Amino acid sequence: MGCAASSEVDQTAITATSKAIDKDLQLERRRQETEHVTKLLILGSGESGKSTILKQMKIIHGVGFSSQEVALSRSAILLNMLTSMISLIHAMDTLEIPYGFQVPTLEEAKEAYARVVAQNDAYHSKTAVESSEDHVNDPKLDDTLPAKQDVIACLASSEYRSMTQKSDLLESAKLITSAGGVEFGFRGGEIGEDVLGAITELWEDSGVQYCYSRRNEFRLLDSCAYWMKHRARICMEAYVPTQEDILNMRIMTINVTETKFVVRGSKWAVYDVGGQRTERKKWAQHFDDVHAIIYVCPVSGYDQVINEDAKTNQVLESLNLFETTCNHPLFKETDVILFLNKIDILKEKIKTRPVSDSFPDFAETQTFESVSNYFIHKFQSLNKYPNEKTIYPHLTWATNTDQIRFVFAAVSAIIMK
Ligand SMILES: Nc1nc2c(ncn2[C@@H]2O[C@H](COP(=O)(O)OP(=O)(O)OP(=O)(O)O)[C@@H](O)[C@H]2O)c(=O)[nH]1
Ligand SMILES: [Mg+2]
Repeated sequence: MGCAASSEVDQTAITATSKAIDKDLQLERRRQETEHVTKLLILGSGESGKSTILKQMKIIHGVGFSSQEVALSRSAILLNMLTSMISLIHAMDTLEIPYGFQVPTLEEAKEAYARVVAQNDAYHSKTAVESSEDHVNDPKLDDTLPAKQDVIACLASSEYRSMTQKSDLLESAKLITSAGGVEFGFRGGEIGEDVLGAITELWEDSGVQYCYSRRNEFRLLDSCAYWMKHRARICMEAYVPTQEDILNMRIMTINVTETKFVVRGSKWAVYDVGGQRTERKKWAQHFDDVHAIIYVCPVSGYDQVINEDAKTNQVLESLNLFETTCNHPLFKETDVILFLNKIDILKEKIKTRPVSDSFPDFAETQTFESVSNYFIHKFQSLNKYPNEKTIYPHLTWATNTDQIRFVFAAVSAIIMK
């Protein structure tokens, strides 16, 4: 009996020891796993391009998009196209632009505007009239002045109020607005030939094109022109989204996602967060053990407002968020890779939209270089810990895989250091 009792004790001791060893091994395994994983956060305000950067990492590091992701993208892309056109249709009314509006030459604008001023009661946009009036009578008024844009906007508005609009385009607009939203679901997530025809008719209208040229004044997806260009292809029954389509697709992120990569033999865990104001409270729980931050700023939005309150400037929002987030005590020694993103849009925009309208301290000749340097400097000056952490600026075009591949070749070394 004594012997039996002793073997029972031995067995219990062996089990306990074995459990302890298992636990140690597990802890060691976990320690080894976490030790070699480089944790990277992609931060930035809403629609700055964070998820697009993550998509590029999937392409560049060989994971790509799964067939399920591709299939799910299809209806999101069709909806992106529909909502783009619906935004334009609504803006035609809010900006008071008549369908068929033809942008006048400078001479035509001056003449027409003089007529409108003479019958001042034809419209009541008093502020715009007063601000444009001086310029119209100014013989130095030239083609590059924003004053011309004010004058044309007044003319469009005056025409919108006085003319009976082209009924066929209004019918097309009605068809498209009813095809969006719930109706889109009813149609099985497909866009029929009738709706596609209406979209084409509207997109080719001179008034809608003029409205598109004023897109900084209302909310419109950055990829609108891309969807319009590819509308026939993406409305085909057998349509399968391409990599480029998925890069241009807009889906707001509502939860933090973790994606794992192996980059040059080392493991990365990349966290993509939702950037809209309501999403930001979820960020802090991921702030531990971060190796580097990629901070994305939509620099082309220097003359646009954010969606959340429709009044805060997009780049100002990004600067404020950068200041509060990247100076967080947990990030005192965390390097920040700053992506001034959407430079393809920025390059086009600076030809017509003065930066100084929104950033009065920008006093240089407006070139791509002077504007990007100005914004880089603004971000760098917000670094509260310049001795402990470095901000590495890059100018990015997130929807362009070659450009991002090039940027990442430089960035990977910084991230892994
Ligand atoms: N033209 C252009 N479009 C871009 C660029 N970067 C992103 N976009 C587009 O901008 C839109 C928004 O990009 P997202 O990556 O969804 O933005 P996000 O920062 O993840 O937004 P949230 O998830 O709301 O925080 C998408 O339609 C992208 O295709 C760019 O460099 N150029
Ligand atoms: Mg996102």
